[in-house]
Amino acid sequence: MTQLPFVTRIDNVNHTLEGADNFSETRLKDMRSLYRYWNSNEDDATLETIVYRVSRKDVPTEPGELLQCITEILPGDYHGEFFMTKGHGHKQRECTEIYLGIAGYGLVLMQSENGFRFEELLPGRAIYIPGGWNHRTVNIDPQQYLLFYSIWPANSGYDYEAVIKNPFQYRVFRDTTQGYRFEER
Ligand code: PAN
Ligand code: ZN
Repeated sequence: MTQLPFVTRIDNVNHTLEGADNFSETRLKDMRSLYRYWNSNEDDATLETIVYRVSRKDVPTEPGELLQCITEILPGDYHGEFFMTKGHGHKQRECTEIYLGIAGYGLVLMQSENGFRFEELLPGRAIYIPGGWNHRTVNIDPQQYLLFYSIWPANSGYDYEAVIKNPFQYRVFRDTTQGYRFEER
């Protein structure tokens, strides 16, 4: 199939990618195994809390094509651990990704056999996530949403098991004096 030229636009008002055709919402109940202090008797209202939203522009999942999306992580924490994405690796391990900060203040956690790294995600700052590095984004501003743009090869696939089998070495918690602090897993 031939992909024709098209345009998308970062919508700073609605916090979405204009022109996207795939929208998802991730709630606390979708992240049960991922938070350190998960309470198995959590109340329904808390379980339904939206943690992040993704709007993605789909293209054929063929080599050479690029996927793009906008992620909005809402401000908040669960028992002190900041709102974050699930995190994943890519099935095609050689596939690289770029994150561009649009609004707010976050951290991108990255982990591979070469260790753990993190980078600040700020408006205008682009983070290059090489192939083979699992990645998760954390909103470390307790007052404001975090918005970022991602672009990656359409044939990458997602590997969510990767971060369950091999959890990130550090978690990010709210801290009243420093803003945030790391806790070893
Ligand atoms: C991003 C992420 C997005 C949501 O577009 O998919 O921020 O995070 P999770 O996929 O971990 O839920 C990306 O890295 N795409 O490859
Ligand atoms: Zn990715």
